Amino acid sequence: MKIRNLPWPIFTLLVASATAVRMEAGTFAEVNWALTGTASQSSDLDTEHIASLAIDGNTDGDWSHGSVTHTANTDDPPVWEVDLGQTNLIGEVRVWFRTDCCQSRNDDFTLYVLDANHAKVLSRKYPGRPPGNVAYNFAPAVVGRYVRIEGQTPRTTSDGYLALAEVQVFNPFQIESIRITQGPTNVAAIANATATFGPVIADAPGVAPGKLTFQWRKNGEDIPGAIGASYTTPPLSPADNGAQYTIQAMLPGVSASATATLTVTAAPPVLTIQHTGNTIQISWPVSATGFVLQSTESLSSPAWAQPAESVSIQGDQNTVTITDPDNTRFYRLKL
Ligand SMILES: [Ca+2]
Repeated sequence: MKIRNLPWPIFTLLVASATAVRMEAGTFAEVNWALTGTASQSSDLDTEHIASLAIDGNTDGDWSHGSVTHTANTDDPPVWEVDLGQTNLIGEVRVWFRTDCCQSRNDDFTLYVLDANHAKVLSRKYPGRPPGNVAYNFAPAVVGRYVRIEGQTPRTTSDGYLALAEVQVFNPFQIESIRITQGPTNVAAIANATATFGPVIADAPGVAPGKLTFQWRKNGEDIPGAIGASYTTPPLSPADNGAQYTIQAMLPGVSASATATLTVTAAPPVLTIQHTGNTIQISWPVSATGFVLQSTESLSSPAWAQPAESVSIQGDQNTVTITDPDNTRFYRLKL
């Protein structure tokens, strides 16, 4: 009996699935879970600018338009939170700030997603001052019930108030695809310089451009704040040699990535020349292994060759001493 009954349920499932795919192609139903949630904040400035104004469906950040929350500045950190009412798959959180004033209050804010037991399952700290709104896509989607925004702690630039225009919590996309059409290329740089990867180009057919976000990673770890189409490193050290930089292009619940490699070579050594009477001392760091001193008497028709004088080590320097030079000479280090 079981075998005979099987084809019907399977057939039904296939039809339902195919129908769902056709319906969702290009007309994906986006749900903002926050709109049906319950908001709270660590304190209220007054009875008007209450926590629920950040889930009223209005992203307008102008204080005078009446859709912005406001805590007192008594909390460290100030906290705003929405209870989605049940555990959901979260594909994107987008935070909208007050826009008419006081941007320093948004500095270094942290986004948390918490599970049904109020345990933190995800955190994203924004380094520095964010723009008017910040979107975080998660791929894979994050499972959580609460979404929390915390203000800067300890206070350095903020005066301790927290004001939010809106916090949106979206479901993950189901079928949309994303591809990176121009990925980052490998970069070679010298120590103490910076390196730039990108800009990359990603393509998500049928999806509004604003939905696409980027996150750069170094050796698999997210780089905080590196969310642009290109990324410039801080000054490099030799330890960065061989590091893998990955761009993750993300939609809610969907991502694609591409990786490039950084090659860092030590900064070229510098020749130091000291003139004392008829003696010239040329030195360069012992650490510059592989470099050989060469000289020539002419730059217009150079004949670079190792000088006859021997190299001695003084401290951390290779040194060549020339006494009574009889003509002009040029020196260089050759790798
Ligand atoms: Ca609002």
